[in-house]
Amino acid sequence: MKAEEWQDNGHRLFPMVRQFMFTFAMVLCTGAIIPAEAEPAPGATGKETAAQRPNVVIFFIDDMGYADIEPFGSRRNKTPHLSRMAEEGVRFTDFYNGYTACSPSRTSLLTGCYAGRVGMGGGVCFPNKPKALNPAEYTMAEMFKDAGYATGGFGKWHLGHLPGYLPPSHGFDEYWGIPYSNDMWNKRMGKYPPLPFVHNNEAVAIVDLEEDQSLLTRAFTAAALSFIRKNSGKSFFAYIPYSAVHGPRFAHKDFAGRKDGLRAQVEEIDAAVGEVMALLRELKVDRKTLVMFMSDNGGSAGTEIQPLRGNKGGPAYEGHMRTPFLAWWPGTIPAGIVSGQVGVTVDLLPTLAKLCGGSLSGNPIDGVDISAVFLDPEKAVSPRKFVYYKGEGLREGKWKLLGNELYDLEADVSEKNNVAQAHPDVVEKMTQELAQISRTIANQKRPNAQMNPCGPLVTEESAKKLPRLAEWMKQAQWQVHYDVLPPGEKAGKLKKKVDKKR
Ligand SMILES: [Ca+2]
Repeated sequence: MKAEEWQDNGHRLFPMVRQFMFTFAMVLCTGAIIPAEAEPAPGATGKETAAQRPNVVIFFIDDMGYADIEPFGSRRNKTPHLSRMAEEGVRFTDFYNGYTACSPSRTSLLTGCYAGRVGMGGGVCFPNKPKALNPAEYTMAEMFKDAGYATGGFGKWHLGHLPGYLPPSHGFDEYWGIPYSNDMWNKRMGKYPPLPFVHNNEAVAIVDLEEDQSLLTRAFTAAALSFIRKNSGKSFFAYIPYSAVHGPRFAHKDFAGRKDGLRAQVEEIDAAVGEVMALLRELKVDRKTLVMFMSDNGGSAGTEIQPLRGNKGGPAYEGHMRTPFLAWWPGTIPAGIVSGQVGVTVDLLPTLAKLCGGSLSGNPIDGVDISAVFLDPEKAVSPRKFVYYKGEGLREGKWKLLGNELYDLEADVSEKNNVAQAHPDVVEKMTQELAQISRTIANQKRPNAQMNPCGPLVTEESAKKLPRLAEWMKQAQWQVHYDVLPPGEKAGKLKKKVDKKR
């Protein structure tokens, strides 16, 4: 593994040689300003009563680019399980993250709020800094728990690394994972404390060597599979925020034949998704489980983003915050649909509350119920009027405003032709709307939490008593190999085939 393969500080644009023509079925909204869309829209089609209370699985991938998987046009990664998921479900082409960095984006997904509304805008959480998501916020896991679901989180948390701020304090019955980014790792970045692998509030192992990094996706998946198996007789919510494909990019050895760390990690994620889907089928809960797959922000260095412009590093062109998004719920969500309806991850809290019989806290949020576009993706029109790019830009219908630039996304999804001069009225109107939404969020802002004291969860000294993750997984007899590889392939065979091709 070369050092540059895991560094995450470059921003490379891929040549945008392949133009996709997306079909937009949206209404160009010309009405009055709706500040931050605080009011949930009227409900869905009524089909939700027929398919009652689905289990919910959310895959939330770190820094994956818009086109890193085959259903979104990857040119190099093989993702047969995600292709199957797309064929059996809906591919949403116009879905967005609430922010474009890990902590604020997780905040948006879990609280239904733009990060700025709950004091989590700007930078991410650090293992030596006090900022954390306020436990007073009502998260998606709490909504599910209050609705009677078993709730589990398996992966990277990054919303506060100490007891009182970890997932058990935010509605998760069970949590296995790392408390913040896998690059906040003392082996590569000496300023950080040891990177712990956590069960609920307690460190059980240390992510010490590269081998331990390479086992993270496997560990999260194994824990999620066990949780699903254990809870398949009741309603469950499994949140699976993989730390991949955020650098440093080490994949499991079953995928070591791939050309680079990124491809290996994408294909490992695909296999892991395949295992979860296979388990749902085996347990015969596939028809009562809603599975969603998305990235947490724009793609980082090396990822595929075409045909979009921009990436994680900004500025806020579409590649900055638009995410690949798949939704799958056999028998309820129709199969093989491509939808250009607009959604934002902040919408998932109210949407899932609607679909799963949950309630919201009553605090103002930014999300709206878009369950209709999941249940009837061919006909329903998304009630979402605006996509808000952190105060920097705004999408409304086909128009995208970014500073003084204006793009017609229907004709120009790659944002090559700034048409601001031809449409000064649109620029003026959207500039005012953007300012109004930012003002509303600022006026209604709620505080984050400040952890005090905020020392490390594990010190260099206490880490000496903990096993490495690889040792711990062997000892705990956690499954260390992949059961589900691309159809018809075994690990060794696949590896050989890939090697032979080069
Ligand atoms: Ca991220």
